[in-house]
Amino acid sequence: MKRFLSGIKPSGELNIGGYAGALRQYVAMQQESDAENFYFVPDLHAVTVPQDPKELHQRSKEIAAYYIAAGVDPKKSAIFLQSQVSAHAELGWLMETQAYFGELSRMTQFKDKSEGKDAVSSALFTYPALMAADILLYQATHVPVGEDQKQHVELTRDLANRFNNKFGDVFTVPEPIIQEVGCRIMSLDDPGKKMSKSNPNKSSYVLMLDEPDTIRKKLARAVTDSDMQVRYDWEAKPAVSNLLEIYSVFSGEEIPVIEKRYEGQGYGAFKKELAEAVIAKLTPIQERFREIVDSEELVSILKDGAERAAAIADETLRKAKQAMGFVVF
Ligand code: ATP
Ligand code: LTN
Repeated sequence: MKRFLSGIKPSGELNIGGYAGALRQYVAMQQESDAENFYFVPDLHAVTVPQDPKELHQRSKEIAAYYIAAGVDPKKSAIFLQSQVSAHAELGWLMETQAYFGELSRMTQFKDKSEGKDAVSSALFTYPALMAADILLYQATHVPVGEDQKQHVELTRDLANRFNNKFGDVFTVPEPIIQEVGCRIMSLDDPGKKMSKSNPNKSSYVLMLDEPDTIRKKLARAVTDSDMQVRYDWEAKPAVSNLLEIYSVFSGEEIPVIEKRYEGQGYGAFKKELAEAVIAKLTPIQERFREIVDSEELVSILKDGAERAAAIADETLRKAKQAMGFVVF
């Protein structure tokens, strides 16, 4: 039996990078008939950097609404908020006792997010131990993520093996699932940087809720490479290769098919039609999102998801505590 688990932090507005690398995979994974799916909102992870309480509250609901709007089906998947299943915080602490300072110091996400800041929370540093707990609590076999999370899933594997070797077989060792195309969508103003909400240039990313005209403008302005060919070649043409990946993700077409269509045509038509492919995919997601985000339906999906999740998480936590020697009645 396969178990898929993943989550997107409610720490800012979601951009199409998160959709391409993560969310679209969640929807695809549900097609596997012998699988169980857990898609949660890692709100405890979001507070590793300062969050305005009102915004955190709204964004947490928004991320869950994106899951549903994009096609995660609450009948096939448990959709829940991390903070509503207390086993996450508890196993997170136990995993911190297994993680070494040295290995946490090597996490590139920590280095990137702490660089140049003087008030860095200790939770930002220990965050990968909590992420390991998120995954191990459900005995997940597969974790669909973008490329930037590979290192954290590898650490989770190390911690699971370390724990199992010391205390007996408690945890399943998970594998990351990383798409070949779309696992690392780059910034529209600089193909050397990941598309990210932390970029101060708002034209560097397309948000899931951007209006059609905004999407058209942002993609028209996206940087390209010097010759005028639509060609997939990350070495020589990183900017156009990035746009080709976005095109492929949103149209569902293979990259060679798209390259062929625009052969000898320059960038004009390519960028226009790219924008229309993105708009066509996002419009129904945006509509469903607006219907559900402040609804009672969402509240009941999240309550039901948390109950289903807690039943499994509590059992794993109990096994882990028992194995470590805690008194468990
Ligand atoms: P940001 O960089 O915008 O702060 P993040 O990567 O820290 O975002 P999330 O929003 O929680 O955090 O990311 C959710 C998921 O989306 C993760 O699996 C991540 O790997 C993936 N993801 C985020 N940005 C991209 C991107 N530009 N391309 C592909 N996948 C991405
Ligand atoms: N660290 C991830 C979010 C995250 C996650 C998880 C992803 C927290 N716990 C468990 C997959 C599985 C991020 O920064 N995007």
